[in-house]
Amino acid sequence: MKNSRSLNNVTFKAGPIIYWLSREQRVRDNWALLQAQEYALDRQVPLAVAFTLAPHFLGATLRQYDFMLRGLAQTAASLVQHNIPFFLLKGDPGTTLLAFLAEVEAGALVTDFDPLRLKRQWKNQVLARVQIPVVEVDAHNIVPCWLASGKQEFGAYTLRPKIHRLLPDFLDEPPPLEKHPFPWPGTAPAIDWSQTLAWVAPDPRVPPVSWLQPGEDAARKMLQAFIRDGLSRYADDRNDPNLQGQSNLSPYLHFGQLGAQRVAWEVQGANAPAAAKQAFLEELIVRRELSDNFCYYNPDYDSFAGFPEWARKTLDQHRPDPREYLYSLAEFEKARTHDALWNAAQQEMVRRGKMHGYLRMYWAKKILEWTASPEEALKIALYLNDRYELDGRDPNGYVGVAWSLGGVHDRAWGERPVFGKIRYMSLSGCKRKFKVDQYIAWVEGLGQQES
Ligand code: FAD
Ligand code: FO1
Repeated sequence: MKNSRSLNNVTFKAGPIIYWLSREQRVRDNWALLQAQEYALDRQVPLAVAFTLAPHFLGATLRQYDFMLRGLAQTAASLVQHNIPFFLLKGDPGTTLLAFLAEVEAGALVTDFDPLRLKRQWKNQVLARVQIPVVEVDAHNIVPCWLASGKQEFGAYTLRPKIHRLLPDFLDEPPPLEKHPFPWPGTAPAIDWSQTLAWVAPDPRVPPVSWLQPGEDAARKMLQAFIRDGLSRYADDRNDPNLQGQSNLSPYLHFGQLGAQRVAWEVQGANAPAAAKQAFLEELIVRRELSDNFCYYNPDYDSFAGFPEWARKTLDQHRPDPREYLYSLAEFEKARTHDALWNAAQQEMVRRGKMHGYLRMYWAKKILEWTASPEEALKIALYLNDRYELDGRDPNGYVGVAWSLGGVHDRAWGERPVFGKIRYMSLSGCKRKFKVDQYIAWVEGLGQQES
């Protein structure tokens, strides 16, 4: 398949095909699952899915594990209906998966692409120890990351033409998964999902959200609601936090409960103004794939060293600048700054698990302004983003923060204290763009609901 590439040159063995599901936690529109089934059909062997559940994952709390596991339970049930057993392997991914592959005498392993360092470490651990083919499928990007570009791109303006040239070959409607005709000998152990969550025992201080339901079906409903009610006004409304003009798809895309190709396919075919569709697809395809490009080709994607040279230079020059305000992680986390808008954005994230996209830029940039160094700002922004956001621990997050603090995929702007030539955003600028007081009041209203 066109989204696949072999990670080792080993001939297939006779046994069943295993799909190591990780980033793409869905049945529908999942090219990695479709590739695994194609191999199994060609060889007339059974097919199974394995998920390796890590007890800790980049600071994920109860909020994210609850969302993920409830979605995974639906995906597991749907796989079983397709004659494809789902195996939940708890513990260190490398060792648990290797033991499983040996136990079932797997003929080949299919894995889904993920540019994050931790995920690549898991994959390399397995690659070093197996004697079966390992095939990687990019089922997250519409144009596979390694085909869109073979290097780190400077920005959307350099990646966009490469993606648009290949899009016609990749943007079609994914085929359905077949009911697998070669049954698995025996059955997978039944999974007690509440016991599984208890086994992970994630930090309960960040509770699940109630305004968003996890899983493939809820994701599809959210997409249809957005196409019906939000798409047409997306270009105008998406940057106004008072208008709820965004799609709310990022948690589903992050956990792979919804495929970006499905979103693009249905948006493209929707009855909405071309400008609105174009604005949305630019974000969904170009900006999102730019994030994977950055994390895949830049090993320092989550540190100051990963910023472009001009940005590191200008930030270094302004290290000695006096800071008008200085806040600790605790003061940021408790939304105790002098800025009511910043505090409201922080509260929205803490209470709803999703901050409005326009405010995420302002929120991160103010952390740069109110900390002693860019390194400390980076640490605090990533920590808070990944602790409270449902869509955190994602290439989009590392890039979103690096764009805000370190000019990644951006250009130099007029020089000023602390920021140097990094693009600046101000409260007065926000006031010109939307009714700040209305947003602050709305977030306060959230507070009353929660308590
Ligand atoms: P919509 O506006 O409806 O966009 C639809 C989809 O397009 C999004 O789900 C996303 O996949 C993609 N998209 C939109 N804007 C961007 C963007 N700027 N960069 C990359 N892809 C984009 N996004 C995350 O998924 N996880 C994060 O942890 C995250 N952290 C961020 C931190 C900062 C400081 C900034 C500035 C941005 C961050 N973003 C992150 C990017 C963006 O803000 C979110 O993707 C978006 O707000 C998600 O809400 P939505 O799905 O309703 O967006
Ligand atoms: N992927 C896994 O394969 N196993 C896990 O236990 C796991 C936990 C997890 C928790 C929070 C979270 O946001 C993501 C998590 N993921 C896990 C990874 C996720 O599926 C994505 O692959 C990456 O986070 C996005 O690149």
